[in-house]
Amino acid sequence: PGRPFWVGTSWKMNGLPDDARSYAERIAAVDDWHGVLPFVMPPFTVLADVARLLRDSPVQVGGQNMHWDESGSWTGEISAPMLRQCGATMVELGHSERRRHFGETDETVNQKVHAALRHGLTPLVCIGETQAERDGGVSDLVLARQVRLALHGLTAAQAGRVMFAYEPVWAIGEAGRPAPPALVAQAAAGIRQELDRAADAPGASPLLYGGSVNLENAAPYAALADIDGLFVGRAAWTAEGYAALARAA
Ligand code: G2H
Repeated sequence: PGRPFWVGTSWKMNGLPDDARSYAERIAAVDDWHGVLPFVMPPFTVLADVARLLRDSPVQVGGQNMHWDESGSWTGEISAPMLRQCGATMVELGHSERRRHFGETDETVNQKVHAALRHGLTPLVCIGETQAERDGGVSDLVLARQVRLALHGLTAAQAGRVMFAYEPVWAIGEAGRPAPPALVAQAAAGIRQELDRAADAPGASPLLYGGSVNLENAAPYAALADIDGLFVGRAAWTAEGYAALARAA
């Protein structure tokens, strides 16, 4: 849409080695992204492979989570230096599936944001209200609080390097239904205000939209003034699906 525009995907818990490699090879072969800034977030087990195959392409690679510490007695966890050394340049933090099922909180997200920036990873922080919060009329308060807590303790320059994805919890995954673009526009305007208050330059922090985005509904989200990109799950779990969405944006 005539401005830097991100189109990224998280594979969530999908991607066995053979499938992951063939996906990466296919998108490595895309020779023109038409100005879109592409990124993929595969599972840890294939991240290094995917990053190697995409090394000479504009596609950035990110982890779907990480720990805030650099190393130590944290069984089952992955650190920022580990992600970096596997070739990741980004990391997704605070997805609602992690908040809901794995105890992620605004406080741990904040610690992870600090760690990511310390180690040269771009954090992509997911925020979003639940259905109950929307019904209760507190969505804007919830979103503003999530932004403020994620950015707590950062300088304005650091805050401007944090990416956000607005993902209404009720619009995500198998049970989700797409959010009306007008609702996204209204929520995004509030989030943008909060981001601009924290960062050193207006519009510094990219704000993406995610939640049941597909080829049919992508255009109206991409056209929204405060939305700088799309973050896609299911519809981009094939290389063709992902490439088609990047073209459509
Ligand atoms: C929301 C999205 C990925 P899906 O989590 O960011 O997934 O497009 O499958 O709703």
